[in-house]
Amino acid sequence: MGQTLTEKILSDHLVEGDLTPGEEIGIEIDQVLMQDTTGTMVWLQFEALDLDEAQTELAAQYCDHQTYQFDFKNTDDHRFLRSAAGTYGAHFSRPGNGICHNVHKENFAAPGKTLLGSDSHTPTPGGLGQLAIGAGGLDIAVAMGGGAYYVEMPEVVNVRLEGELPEWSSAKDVILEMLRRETVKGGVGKVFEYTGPGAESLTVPERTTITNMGTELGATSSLFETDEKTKDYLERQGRGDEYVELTADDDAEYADEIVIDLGDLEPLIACPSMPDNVVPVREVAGEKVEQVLVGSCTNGGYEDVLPAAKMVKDQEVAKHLEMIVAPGSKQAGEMLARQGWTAEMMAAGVNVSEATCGPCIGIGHVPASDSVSLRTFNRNFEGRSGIEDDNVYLCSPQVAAAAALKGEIVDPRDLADELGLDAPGIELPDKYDGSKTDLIYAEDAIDDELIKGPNIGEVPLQDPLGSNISGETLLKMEDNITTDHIIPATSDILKFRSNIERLSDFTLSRVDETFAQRAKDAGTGVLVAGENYGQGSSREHAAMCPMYLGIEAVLAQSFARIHKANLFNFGIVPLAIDEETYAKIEQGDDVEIVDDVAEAVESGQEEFTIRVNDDWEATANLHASERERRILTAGGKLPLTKQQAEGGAAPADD
Ligand code: MIC
Ligand code: SF4
Repeated sequence: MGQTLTEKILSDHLVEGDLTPGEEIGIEIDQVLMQDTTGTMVWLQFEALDLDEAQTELAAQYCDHQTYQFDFKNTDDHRFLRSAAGTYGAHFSRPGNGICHNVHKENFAAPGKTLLGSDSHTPTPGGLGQLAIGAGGLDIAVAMGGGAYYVEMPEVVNVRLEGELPEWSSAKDVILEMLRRETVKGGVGKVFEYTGPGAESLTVPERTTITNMGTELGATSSLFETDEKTKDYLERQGRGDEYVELTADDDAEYADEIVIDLGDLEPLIACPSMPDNVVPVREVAGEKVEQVLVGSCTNGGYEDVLPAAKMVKDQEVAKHLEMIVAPGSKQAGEMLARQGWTAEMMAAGVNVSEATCGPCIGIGHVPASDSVSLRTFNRNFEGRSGIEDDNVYLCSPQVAAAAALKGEIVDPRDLADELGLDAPGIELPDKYDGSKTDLIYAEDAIDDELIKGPNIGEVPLQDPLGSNISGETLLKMEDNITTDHIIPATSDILKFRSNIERLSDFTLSRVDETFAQRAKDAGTGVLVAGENYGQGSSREHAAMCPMYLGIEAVLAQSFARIHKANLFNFGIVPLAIDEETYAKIEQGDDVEIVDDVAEAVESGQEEFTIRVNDDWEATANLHASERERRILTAGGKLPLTKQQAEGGAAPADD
């Protein structure tokens, strides 16, 4: 039987297990990437593991989220990251050089290689045939130390794209259509492999918009085969020699098939406040808009900003509105500036920002109260923009620019008729010729020891798993709780990412401001949640902080992939409960796991009995591999890996 492209790349990197969907596999990692808000913990853990040098073919550290450095803590984090990259042998991308996914795509993404990144949108270079996966920081530290990465073998789903995109529709509409159909949890445990004539018609930057936002489906990764378009893109980036032809076998067997005819796609928009709340733009036309933002790792590339720039050239953005363009990378920004597009945008009333994630997580350009903000980003979780009760819509650069000109949401096809605009299409430059001044290659490192400012704390550790878990249900939450709920990423909080003691004060504050104090007072406790608990970011802080506050178990109907791995890594037991049990447990209820927990986890027991208020009992299930059970038993992956290293084993889990 033939193989899918995912299976081919995984087979080439397999170090443990076989490719049976649902079973755990161990794979070798060729490249790792870190960004600034997760990277500090990666390096602190790398240090705690006594590792001396990055062992992967390539390691790259980016500074992208907190580039405005509005607090010395941010600048200290960046200095620490530069020193860590220098000390341990990683490339370093200075603040302002761009978003990790954009800069990595431009400089290092390589077809056929594996990439593990401490950011959930790491799958972006799937658009040029790289199998890229997002993970928690500790998993990155271990992989960078030469250990394998363990993940559940995903089901591979074929997304067959037919036809060609009509004018004014874009790659963003492809992924919004996927979200409309499959929802934010439709991709859990899956890799989406895009094939067919429609896939061939898309350029690499369009493909990476789709693979980037595949994360919002909950997918493990998303992948395109490589072809002339991939080769052409790499050549324009000056890396043509890195091209490798990669396709699935003709008789590859996929777990499922989704067919999208690109020709049927009209401009779409995700309404507040979930990326799968997708409707045609025309259905919400007329809604007044006060802010338009073009940028992010989804649509911040040169090829994304250019259509918006072409549309606003010789026009003016509506007077009651602000339009901000933050290019995804300095390469994009520099090229747009050299070609005169930055000046055209400025003349039209656009505020051109530095290359940053910033506003995507509420750092700068926070929307006005009770207003609509239209963004070309990938997430619109409530409150993420920096203000509670926000109204953030997600769309393509074309739809965003149209709204900026009209002052309200408008189908760009209607505006084109009104203003006589030509469809801007997608245009690649002959050569991507931005400077590389802000990339400090490992071989040119300027530091050889770690520089830690006063806000850079210790990695928290916890004791091995005990026999008893019992405590109050400190919080009962609904479905689709995001990591932005668990540890928000806004400016006031992000500066404490390297200081868990301080950061933990904000745990679940977006759900209940009293939570952290109540958890501290109780000393221990459990959390209860509905479906898809922990969707969104890879931030391991969403597990570290609850652990620090004494949370020992999370009882949820289902978990998001990366967050579940992070719970194991920090010794919190993730138990699956059914709908009936979820409905019956109330916040404040006392929950006790009846079994001897340590013994049960170690022995492979799947069904646990929970007793609630000493009154009724229910079953909760632990779906965990042997390796995950060993991690839990040791109190987390750091203590386990340390024990193994002391015993002379490689820094893998096994
Ligand atoms: C996000 O988009 O939510 C982030 C901020 O990039 C996170 C990483 C983080 O929390 O630092 C992600 O996607 O993993
Ligand atoms: Fe940055 Fe937003 Fe992309 Fe996360 S989703 S990496 S915050 S641009």
